[in-house]
Amino acid sequence: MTRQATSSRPAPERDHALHLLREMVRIRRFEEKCAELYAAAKIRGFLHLYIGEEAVAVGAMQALEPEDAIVATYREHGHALARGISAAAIMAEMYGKVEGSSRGRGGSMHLFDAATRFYGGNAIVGGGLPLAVGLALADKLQGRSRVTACFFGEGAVAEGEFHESMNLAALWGLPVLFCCENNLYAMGTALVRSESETDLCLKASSFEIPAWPVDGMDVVAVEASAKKAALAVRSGGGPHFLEFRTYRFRAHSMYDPELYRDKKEVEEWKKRDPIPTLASMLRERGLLKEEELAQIEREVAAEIQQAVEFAEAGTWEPVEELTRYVYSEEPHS
Ligand SMILES: Cc1ncc(C[n+]2csc(CCOP(=O)(O)OP(=O)(O)O)c2C)c(N)n1
Ligand SMILES: [Mg+2]
Repeated sequence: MTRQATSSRPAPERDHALHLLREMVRIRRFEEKCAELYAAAKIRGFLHLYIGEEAVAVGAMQALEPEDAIVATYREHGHALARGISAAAIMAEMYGKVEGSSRGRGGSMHLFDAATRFYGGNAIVGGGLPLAVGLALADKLQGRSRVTACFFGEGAVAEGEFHESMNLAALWGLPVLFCCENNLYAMGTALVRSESETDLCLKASSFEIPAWPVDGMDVVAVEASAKKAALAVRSGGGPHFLEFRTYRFRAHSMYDPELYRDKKEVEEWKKRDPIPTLASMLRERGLLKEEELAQIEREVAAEIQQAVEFAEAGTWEPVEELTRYVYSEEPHS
């Protein structure tokens, strides 16, 4: 069973639209730089790029308040940038430097920032869902009006944790906004090869969770849906589920011959690239001048250049510190 993704496109206000454009460009250029640095062995370990999916993180983040929480996956650079963690702290983390957002101990897959309530960066498929349910449970028990936004790939629906988390969130009416990023593949496995029911909203509905599909290549549609759902969650409506239909333009991680998908399919999706899509929509409405896009590109390039310099100049953790922060160092009373 399939459903039509909603593509409601209210006209964005000009400054806000330029902000959305800038945020997507920041993520795109940041990750292109990461790919380059990976090839130069400056960044090591795993590296999963979000290129193609930027509209989801950027649009959804507009619906969140500073006191809300975010839980994401190993494909989380875009969410971290859009949430407001600095490009410098993220780049230093990629390099494994002490100045990184997780002191260089997490790397690409484990970005974390208490100040912006960004709870990862989780490498385990589906692992973020129970964390989000726990955060939301704490908020509910303490009577706080907060939303926990949980981003995860469609591959997570094959995990038991997905079903357990959805069930408890619904049963206890917890304020979780489930943001499923359906990019059609879990590594090399297409959704149709692993699921008998590929309608993800129907799965969510089976837990009595309101759910609807969204065009994840359209940042304006993402923002509108995320705002509607977040408002419902915040006002006591219990968990909501959004299925963002999107596509990753790059390989799953840095080593992936991509034998599981047709190049033509990739090219087709690239025609719906969220950045040019928003830029042309704005041009058509007279909201974007060419010089403004060039200006955004220049400013973003400068920001990324500074982030790389910051990471390069960062410090390696002394060997004697390596066993610190593994267990709690606070004395228990
Ligand atoms: C529990 C678990 N099983 C397997 C893996 C290996 N693995 C890493 S990413 C991935 C695919 C996940 O796909 P999806 O959830 O759709 O997210 P996407 O990578 O498409 O963003 C798998 C199977 C893992 N990290 N954790
Ligand atoms: Mg996927």
